[in-house]
Amino acid sequence: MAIEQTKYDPSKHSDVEKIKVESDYLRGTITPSLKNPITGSVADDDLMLIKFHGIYQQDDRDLRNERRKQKLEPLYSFMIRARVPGGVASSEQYIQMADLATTYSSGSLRLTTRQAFQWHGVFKRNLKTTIAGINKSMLDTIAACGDVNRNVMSNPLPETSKIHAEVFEWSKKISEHLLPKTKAYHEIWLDGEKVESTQEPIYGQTYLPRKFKTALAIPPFNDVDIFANDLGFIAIEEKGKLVGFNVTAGGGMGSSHGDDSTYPRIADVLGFCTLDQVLEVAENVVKVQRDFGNREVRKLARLKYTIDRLGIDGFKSQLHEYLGFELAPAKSYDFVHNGDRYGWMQDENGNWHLTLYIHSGRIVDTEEKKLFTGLVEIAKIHDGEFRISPNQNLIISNIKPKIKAKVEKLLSTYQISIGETETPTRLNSLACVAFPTCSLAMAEAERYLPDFINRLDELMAKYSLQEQPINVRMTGCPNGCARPFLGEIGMVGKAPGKYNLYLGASHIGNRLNKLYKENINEKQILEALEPLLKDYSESRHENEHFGDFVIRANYIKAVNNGLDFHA
Ligand code: SRM
Ligand code: SF4
Repeated sequence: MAIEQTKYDPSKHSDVEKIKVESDYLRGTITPSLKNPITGSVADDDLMLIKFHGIYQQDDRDLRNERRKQKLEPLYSFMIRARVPGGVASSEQYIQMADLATTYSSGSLRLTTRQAFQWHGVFKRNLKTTIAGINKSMLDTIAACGDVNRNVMSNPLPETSKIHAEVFEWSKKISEHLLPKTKAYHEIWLDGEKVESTQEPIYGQTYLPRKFKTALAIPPFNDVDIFANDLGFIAIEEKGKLVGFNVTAGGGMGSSHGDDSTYPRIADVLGFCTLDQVLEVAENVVKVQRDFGNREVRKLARLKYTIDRLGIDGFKSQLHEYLGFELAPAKSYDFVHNGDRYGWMQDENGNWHLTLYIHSGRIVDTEEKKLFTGLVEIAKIHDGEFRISPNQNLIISNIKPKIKAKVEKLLSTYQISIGETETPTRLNSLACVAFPTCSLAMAEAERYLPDFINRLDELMAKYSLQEQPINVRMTGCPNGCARPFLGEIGMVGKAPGKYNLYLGASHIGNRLNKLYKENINEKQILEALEPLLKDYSESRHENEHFGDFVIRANYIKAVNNGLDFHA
């Protein structure tokens, strides 16, 4: 019965399913679309298919009205996202990514909340060359987007745990195991030989009903926000050895304003698996979602809704049937926070790791600091890695002691601060891209967050809270790309200058926040926060985080389950 559900049924399934089925395993008409000189865009059906190849068509929303007035088509360009399991790139790869940004995109590199590089503003005529350039550096963009398993995240910092290298290897293995097998990518972008349509052993012709995301975390750090992922693996260490993982499933952030059938959800912990079971577990969670996910209504198609529809026990028994064995009971673990640790750290081999605060992951030169140029100069003398954190920051990793002073000199030459001058609130803040490139943005995020944090910092200083790390997350819409529903203060765009304000998430990323005030502007947001911050300053318990305090002080109810989010 399960497999029957994956068969395309035109009477029931959404149009996207039809596009996938008719695409000849993701080929569609992408090649002719790229060659069409009449327009800067690709054909309608290809808009969906190019996502599987790591590409989104966009247009500059700042220019949209002006172009319309001039009767010009929107200024189409493309955003490309690389697949970078665990966020790790060598210095050489970093230089190549930066070169491509200078030559073919808007001149900036964007680090994402899922440890990937993004290029914005690539014109159609440069798409193939840019993708070929990414491949030449031994990275790729396969399955960076689309209805498949996407970039697999893992803790980025090697010096924090002995088992880090092993867990990072697992992120690569899972990513490879769940990659689509179609040769379309090689044919279209790398001029590979045309081969007969390849079967997709895991996905089948219709791939997954929706995007699918996987992360691995090594306690006590939850910087990957494991509970926001469809599938998660929490590393379990015994006597200094990695013995397996607790498996989580059903996390997700996306929702739509005013539609209570959609909601963010924290993943459930399903049980424990040993190392030899990891790939089987990953594959079969994907297969259960493939067969039971909703293919009629895309906004209800993520695994979180499949699990709530089947019930957690129903889902688990289906998974166990697919696996042919049961997961063992989950083992105990503890998380302390979901942010990054900034600055210099030395590992037991004497090498240094430097975590830099990068505002919203945007690597660009400005009047004040030459971040883009400075990082390339550092990459030229450093033969370690550049690691992207899940909080859009950058870790220059495995710096040899003998070049540490040179790196410091370059940081100072290019005015790159390591975050020591930023307040804890800014260091714990995230914003999604939003305007001008995101077609779904309703309000600003990346471009507005710095100003908002200035105001919030003033308010916090007024109540002597300047040393308190409150985790603030802002997005331009409720899709949740900066995981705003896990922010102790979450701001989600409703309209230009207007946000919904959410409060009450935990500082460790295992409890959602809840709507506190709707559709309010900056002044109203600060007015709403001021009495709470005052109270927090006066009556918080020792080490009590703001997200926990607003619940204890009865400002907002705790959300224990996605289904309570709107209650
Ligand atoms: Fe996202 C769609 C940017 C992480 C949930 N996301 C988009 C698009 C592609 C808009 C679109 O579909 O046209 C955005 C492109 C903006 C641009 O100009 O770059 C976009 N998402 C991003 C990034 C770049 C935000 C960032 O500031 O870093 C992140 C890229 C991650 C990556 O490297 O793969 C990004 N997106 C996320 C996350 C966070 C995460 O995964 O940890 C989420 C919430 C978790 C989740 O998936 O539930 C997220 N993005 C969405 C959704 C809502 C999905 C849903 O279930 O409803 C959409 C819209 C959609 O899929 O229809 C979306
Ligand atoms: Fe765009 Fe919304 Fe994602 Fe922000 S949260 S990048 S506005 S889709």
